[in-house]
Amino acid sequence: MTTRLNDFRKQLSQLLGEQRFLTDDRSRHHYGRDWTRFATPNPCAVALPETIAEVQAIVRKARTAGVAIVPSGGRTGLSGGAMASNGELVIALDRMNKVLEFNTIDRSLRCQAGTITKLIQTIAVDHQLIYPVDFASSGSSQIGGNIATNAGGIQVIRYGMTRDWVSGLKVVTGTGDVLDLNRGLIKNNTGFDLRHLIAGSEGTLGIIVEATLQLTKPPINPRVIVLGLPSMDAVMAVLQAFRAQIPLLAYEFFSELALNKVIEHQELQRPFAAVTPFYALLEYEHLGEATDDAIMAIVDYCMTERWVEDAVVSQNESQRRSLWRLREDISDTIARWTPYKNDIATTIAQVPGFLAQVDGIVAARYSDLEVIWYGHIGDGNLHLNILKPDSVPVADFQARCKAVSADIFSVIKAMGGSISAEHGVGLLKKDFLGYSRTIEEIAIMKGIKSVFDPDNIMNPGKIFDT
Ligand code: 2HG
Ligand code: ZN
Repeated sequence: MTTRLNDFRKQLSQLLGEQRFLTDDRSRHHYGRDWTRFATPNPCAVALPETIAEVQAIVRKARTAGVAIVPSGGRTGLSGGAMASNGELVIALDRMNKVLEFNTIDRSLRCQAGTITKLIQTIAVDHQLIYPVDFASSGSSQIGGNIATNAGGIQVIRYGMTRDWVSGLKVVTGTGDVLDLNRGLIKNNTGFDLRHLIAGSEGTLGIIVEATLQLTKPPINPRVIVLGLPSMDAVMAVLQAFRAQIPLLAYEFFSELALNKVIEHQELQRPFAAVTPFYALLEYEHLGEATDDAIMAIVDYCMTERWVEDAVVSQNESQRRSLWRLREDISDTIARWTPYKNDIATTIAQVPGFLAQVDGIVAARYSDLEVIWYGHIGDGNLHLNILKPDSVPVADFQARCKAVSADIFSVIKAMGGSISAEHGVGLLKKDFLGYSRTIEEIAIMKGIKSVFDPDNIMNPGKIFDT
């Protein structure tokens, strides 16, 4: 180890004490990786600051010592954005996990970046409000990570993405300065909105240390309906039929193979007896008999058109939750097969053509592999997971899937779609960024990074190489 790195470690150890500056193998392994499993964690150490001033001091010392930093939240990411494989210092926000203020007039909540998403959701509910960005990992993900990746989730069709709920952000940049961005304002047209540059920047511009979030009224009597569909074409036809009549809180889809795995591994029941190639899960507000009548009429119409073969509606909260698990448990269930993940999107109007083309590629190139289709199809977002056979080494599997991804991404490029709808670019999609962003855009992004982070110490090598 060089003297400079040794001095740096000594300084941080003095600043944070033994409990908050960790160098043992177990901690480095634990904090040095996210939910991806394709790179080996190898950070030089892990720092657990408790205040903004400590984050600033750590960043300044890292800058002087020339040590790169990987900001770390709940590490539930799926693109390798929080991987520390090259001797970086991990700054984990776990101890900055307090809710600092609740404002009933503004319907807002201010908290430290390490606050767990579920806690924010629970506090909002205690005040008859909701924080409406929700996803399966909300019990362990942290709000700072949600913002850094602009997390989406299961109700984007109604409530939008994380950035839509962030009204204030405090960020420590790569120079150790603190930016206090937008300060909870609803209206603020005073030049560039830097808050929106930080949302989705995956830790490459700075470390989010505090956030102000907007809350809203909860939906009235949400109900779930699961429909059995004969074909992929029916998925979009049914979406159109429902959207034309009632506002939707969610529109998700999944394939029979996805359902099969979830039922087998999570001990859940099939929604109904019929086995169909695809299923749609819709959520809507139940406003009384008029809603029942409208739903019945749409389902009847869809059945007459042969887009729907069977249907079940939740009759109470526990049924609603069980039906949601059929969709929400997919990602966790299939993790045991080290899946290769595609998280891709087009505009909603393009989805039918897009699904058909992707289906063609998948059928031709993955005929020997298990392919799991699901996603937030009401947002134009498809999660296509390819399962690794036990007999194939991870590296060989990754290489094969990467080659197929290039074909899928060519379709996306031609359609002006996105190679990463919600999980972010991280390491996993870095080589493919050019399929969704132009050379000019990438050059501007690099220029912006160099202003926030002149020495390239903030999560270097993620999104793009500088
Ligand atoms: C979901 O929608 C998550 O369940 C995870 O975004 C998707 O694991 C995936 O591919
Ligand atoms: Zn998703």
